[in-house]
Amino acid sequence: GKPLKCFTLVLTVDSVQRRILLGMKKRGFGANMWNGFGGKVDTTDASTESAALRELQEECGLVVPPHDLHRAGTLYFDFGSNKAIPQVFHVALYRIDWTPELAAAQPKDGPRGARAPYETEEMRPQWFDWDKVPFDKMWDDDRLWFPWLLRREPFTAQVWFDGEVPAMVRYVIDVERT
Ligand code: 6U4
Ligand code: NA
Ligand code: NA
Repeated sequence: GKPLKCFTLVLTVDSVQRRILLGMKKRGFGANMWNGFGGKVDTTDASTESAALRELQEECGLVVPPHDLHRAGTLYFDFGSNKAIPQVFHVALYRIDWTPELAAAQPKDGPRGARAPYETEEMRPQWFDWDKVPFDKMWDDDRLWFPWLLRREPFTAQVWFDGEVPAMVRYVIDVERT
């Protein structure tokens, strides 16, 4: 099989106001799409969880304690014959349940003293109502597993893409058995 490459992806969910925090990716892989926050797990990361929290802070300034990071599922992305992406992406997906306490605890270290979440070089964060999630400007697979995320039902999704501009060709999604 293909080599695996490990990534993290963090979605912040506000169940009171029924909204979700996404980021417009400004550069690199998945640029010009709304996405969760995350990135590669580096050899210097102590754990996948700490990698997720590091990327979250780097990309939008959010500082969240480890016990507020909840495992939500696992995603596998296979980019088919695309020569630029020979690995299968193994993405550990996490959910943060947004609360007034978490909001009040955020640092004001953003542009002009802005409180996190704030725009960075990599991402422009924005809250979206659950019924107005911009799936047409997101990865094709996201609309499939968002309901699982919002139901807090752990899942595993395998997604196959093909083409130079990756387009989803097949998927399998099921309850995560741990
Ligand atoms: P650098 O090298 O620092 O710019 P880094 O931030 O480490 O990159 P990045 O942003 O390229 O990594 O990581 C890709 C991000 O995109 C991860 O959070 C996983 C996510 N991702 C990749 N394919 C996806 C897909 N099909 N659907 C989805 N998220 C995907 O929802
Ligand atoms: Na990233
Ligand atoms: Na990174």
